[in-house]
Amino acid sequence: MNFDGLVGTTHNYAGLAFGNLASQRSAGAASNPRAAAQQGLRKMKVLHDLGLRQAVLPPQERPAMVVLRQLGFGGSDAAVLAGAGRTAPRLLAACCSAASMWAANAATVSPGADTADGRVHFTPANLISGLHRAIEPPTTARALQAIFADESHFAHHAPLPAVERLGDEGAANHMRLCSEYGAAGVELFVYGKSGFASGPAPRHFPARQSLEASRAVARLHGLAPQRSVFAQQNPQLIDAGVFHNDVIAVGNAHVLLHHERAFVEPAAVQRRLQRAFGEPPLCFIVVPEARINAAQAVDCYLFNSQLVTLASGEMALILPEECRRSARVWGWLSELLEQQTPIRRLVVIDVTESMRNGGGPACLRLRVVLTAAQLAAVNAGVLLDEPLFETLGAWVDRHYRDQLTAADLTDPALLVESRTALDELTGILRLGPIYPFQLLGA
Ligand code: SUG
Repeated sequence: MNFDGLVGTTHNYAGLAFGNLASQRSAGAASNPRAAAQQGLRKMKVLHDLGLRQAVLPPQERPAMVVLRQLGFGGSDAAVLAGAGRTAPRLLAACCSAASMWAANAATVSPGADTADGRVHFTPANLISGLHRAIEPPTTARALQAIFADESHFAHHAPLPAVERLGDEGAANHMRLCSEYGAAGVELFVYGKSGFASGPAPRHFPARQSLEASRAVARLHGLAPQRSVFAQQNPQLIDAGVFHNDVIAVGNAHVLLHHERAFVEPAAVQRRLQRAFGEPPLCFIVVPEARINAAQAVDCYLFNSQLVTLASGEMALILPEECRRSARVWGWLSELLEQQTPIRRLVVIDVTESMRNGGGPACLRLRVVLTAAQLAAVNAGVLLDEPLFETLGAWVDRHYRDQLTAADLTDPALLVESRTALDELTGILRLGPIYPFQLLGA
């Protein structure tokens, strides 16, 4: 099942993500939160209509008033916003980011087929690479626990300690290969650098995922060492804007699509995966640098597509519109369909508002493999069907603005609008109170 992050009411372009070229490029532009949320909903609907199971993760409370107060801004809500806007606009922007929409960074999830106790394990990512993301884990944890509440099926771990050496960005740096979803799989953890040992590391941009963080998550989830593979991302590509593995590789079932330069030692990674997987042979689809170079891949987010298995057994790539606009990339994709691989279909979607902050289709979703019994234990309020799609579409139209700039972030009315929207949303999704304003009383 894909859980997509619903775009929040304060979606904006503040250029907060260092090393994420699209986010830096969009800094200062006006955003359209309503269009962003509708694009996200339509993407979910496309997957639902393709016959895939789709669910929704709620956005976070923004502006994050608890964090602003923790940073010393006091008085009424309006005074907190005005004070932050006047003296620390970067802090205010961080506290207004809607970045929790990128659910691939919410947590790492291991299906019961891979874990020692047969439960689905969740570790929310600590997201320490930027303030705007480091404030996500507490609400993420509450949302995941409200959705996957049954302890006999689901295990929730605390985020890793919040230090750079243990930087963890969740499923964006985690892939799972398997012969079928319900069978034991091989979990591939891709890290940017070791937090403690010396070795290859990017020079300009941060390596957001550390080896030690990935190993800790694998330990917490009770994964078999012989079925866990740790691979280092190519640091040169991090410096070229590949801030997460999911910007340069995507896996599904026994297929791994990756760029030739994705990993430090790509051939060794393939060998280790095959050894851990056993039989039959995995299907590696490798895009050569000579066909699509790293910069082109980052520009159109080819690898940030979702690779999904359809009811027919064939696979489809869910691609961002930007891939079709690139003659080079579209040419390669058209050839791919003529080759003998499981990928038989291309589905193009528009998530432009998210793309301009460096988030493509795969960033927006968290994959959770569930057995029938586990599925029955999921809080049914978040499962997307036709009525929920309609309800959420109308909810967005009622509560979201169609334009937001930096100057709007101090507007106390925006806070009231956001809280009103979120309070209604927890009712729609049947989550109970998960937001600070609901728990502490605003
Ligand atoms: O962390 N952008 C996000 C994009 C995350 C994409 N996720 C994956 N690749 N899985 C980031 O860089 C932009 C700033 C903002 O939206 O406020 C930002 O944080």
